[in-house]
Amino acid sequence: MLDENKRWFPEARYGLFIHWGPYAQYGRGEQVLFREHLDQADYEARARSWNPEFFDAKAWAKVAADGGFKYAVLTTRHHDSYALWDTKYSNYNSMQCAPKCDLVREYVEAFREAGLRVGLYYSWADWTSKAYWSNPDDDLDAWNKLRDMTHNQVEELLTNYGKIDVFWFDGTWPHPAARWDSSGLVKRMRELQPDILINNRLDAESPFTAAQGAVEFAGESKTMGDFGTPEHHITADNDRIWESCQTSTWRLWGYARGEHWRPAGLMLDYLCQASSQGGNLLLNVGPQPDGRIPAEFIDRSAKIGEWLKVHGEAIYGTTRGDITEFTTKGWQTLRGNSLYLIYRFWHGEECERIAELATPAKAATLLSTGQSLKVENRDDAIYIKGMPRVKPSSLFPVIRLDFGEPPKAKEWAKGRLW
Ligand code: H57
Repeated sequence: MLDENKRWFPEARYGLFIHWGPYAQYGRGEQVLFREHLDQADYEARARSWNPEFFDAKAWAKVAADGGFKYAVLTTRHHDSYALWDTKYSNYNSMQCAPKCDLVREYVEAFREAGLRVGLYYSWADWTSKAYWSNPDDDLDAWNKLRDMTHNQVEELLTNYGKIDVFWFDGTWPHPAARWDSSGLVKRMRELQPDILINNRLDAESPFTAAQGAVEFAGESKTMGDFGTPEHHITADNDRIWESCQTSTWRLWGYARGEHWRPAGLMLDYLCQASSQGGNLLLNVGPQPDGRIPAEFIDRSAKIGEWLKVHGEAIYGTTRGDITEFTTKGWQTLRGNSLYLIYRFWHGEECERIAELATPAKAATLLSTGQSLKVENRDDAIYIKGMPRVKPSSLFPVIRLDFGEPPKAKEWAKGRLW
């Protein structure tokens, strides 16, 4: 059973992931340094002079609030090791470089002010460190220094910025939990922030001792952390709460000039799929090097936000609901005595038939227009009648079916794949 103080997280369903740092200047994603084998000194010089002149955390927070996001996660330090806050454990940070300000502080304050929960992303991987790229056994002192610096930075983030709701680790690879002492750090984090939710990227299989596979590369631990983090895919984890992270462009997380943008309908599809299968969606945006959120994202996110204003009860606070053959037409979620049918495809039929439920329905409401629809329970099925021929919402129409008790699938229908 999930702690009371962590329950807000699965109820929130929809978070905004923000990948931002000096790499945005290149417009080729967050890993340009590594992928393009750039010269470290050149990259660092350009990072130190990076000055996002239009950065406005309040404007970001407004985009997030208008988009219907309930929480956000900002990359405080990605693999390149540039810190977006005033850290005393390295001088490669936004306070001592060109911005001369604590970007994390501005973000935390603005998002809290806008009513969102705040999360921080932090990369174990530190590409500037020789120790990171080496076998720790070759120079244990250097390794211990790197590990301590990591712990110190995380503690700093959890000490100086008030209540932090989510902590999102990434990039353990190629060093395993024992090297990073992730369990020690997690223990300390819970002392500092008893209510915090910590993701599960806390371990890795070391290439120095064994071959590594895809799961190990992401560093997902089955035993530590509060929630699972499928990346680039939506896969239900039935053992714990989970959050799928997806880009809003087709591939990269950091700002990518000219990248193709996923349509609003597809991003909404991810949100509905995650909700329908009992998980969250953490949808990413990579702000521009000048600090502004790309207009393409604002446009799409606002459309989803408009949809959520009308249909949000089918998403927020719902639980896994894929219990009938409706899965061929769309997504389903549950809340108390209601089942939500979220239509990906609107066939223009006047009538919907649901045969797999053992519970008779009492009422049906088309959320998109607010109108009640007629419900009949007969011939061992539920019939919803009087549906409009023309799709009643530019994104997915939703029908709420109300019952006298939580609806259950018939025995023969349980666990069946449609
Ligand atoms: O931040 C986004 C996403 C949320 N996770 C990152 C991506 O950039 C991908 C996972 N990062 C994997 C990783 C782990 C260590 C380093 C990268 C090859 C050899 C060393 C590295 C890459 Fe590095």
